[in-house]
Amino acid sequence: MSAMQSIDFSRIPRFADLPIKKGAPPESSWGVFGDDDELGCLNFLTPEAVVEAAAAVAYGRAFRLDAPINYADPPLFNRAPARHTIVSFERFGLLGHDDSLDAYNTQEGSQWDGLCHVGHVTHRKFYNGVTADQIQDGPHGKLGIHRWADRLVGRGVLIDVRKFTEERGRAIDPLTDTAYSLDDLVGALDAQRTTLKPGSIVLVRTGWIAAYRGSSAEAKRAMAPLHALRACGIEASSRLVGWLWDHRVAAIATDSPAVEPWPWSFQDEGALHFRALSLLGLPLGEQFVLDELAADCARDGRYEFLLTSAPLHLEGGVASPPNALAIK
Ligand code: UVW
Repeated sequence: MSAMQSIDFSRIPRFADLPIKKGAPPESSWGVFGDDDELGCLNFLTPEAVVEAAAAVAYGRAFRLDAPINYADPPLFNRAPARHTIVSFERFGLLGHDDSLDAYNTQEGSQWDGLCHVGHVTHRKFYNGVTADQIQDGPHGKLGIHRWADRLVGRGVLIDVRKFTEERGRAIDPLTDTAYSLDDLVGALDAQRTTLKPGSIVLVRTGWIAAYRGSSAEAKRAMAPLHALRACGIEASSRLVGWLWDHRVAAIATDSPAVEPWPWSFQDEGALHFRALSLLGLPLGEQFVLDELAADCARDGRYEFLLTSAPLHLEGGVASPPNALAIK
């Protein structure tokens, strides 16, 4: 781990000028933060921005942004549920307990996709040119989630694109593979009178998690397998990631399962997972719980807050529940 650093934003190239490194894939940020960098867009989070974000705390309410473990029953994408057992200490003559959490897939529910989650389909490399054999358990595992253990704090911004489209009579069915466009996101931001600043951690409310939670047990069982799920998301395009990069967005999370609409093709170079994780080093957060936060933002008209997220300190880990709070 290394402490958060100040950054000279004027030296960061525009998206149109990427890549800066010879031989790096088009539209990749490889080399921008150094050849050995493992943090990608989290480099946009600075100590100055944390101090500024703390000033967004106005009345002291915290919103938990991840759902309870095993909220999705069964978990999506054929992932295994976590097995929680309470272990008694009675055999040692003590009235007490431990937990045991077995078969815990860190992506069973709300999650950050770490930068070693997905490598690029064509270039066969992960962010910054990391190869598959460098992804490994332990402290030397490249792009491990432990690199984020003390990094994910800053100015959170909610884009309530669900509310924006609903109010304009354009509500989509979140349980379909419909995409919110970049124009929708920009329109929602304008309507909220919110601006992005360098280092913003962007949360997009699509309406998926509320629709999922409102579904019957039978419908949830039916949508759990990879091939059966249909879910909304945000558009997967060069224009969208260029906009995020040029605004120096540090990470983006939505309340939908894949950020982009699901299904996306693992063979499609244009998929957001490749554009964001592999090419730009931009963390993707999925299945975040944003409804209560959104209601509060609509109430007071303030869509920015201090956001803290302490991923699991799992050396070499691929992903993590966000353990995230938005504090207003
Ligand atoms: C896959 O892309 C398979 O998983 P996730 O959407 O959880 O990142």
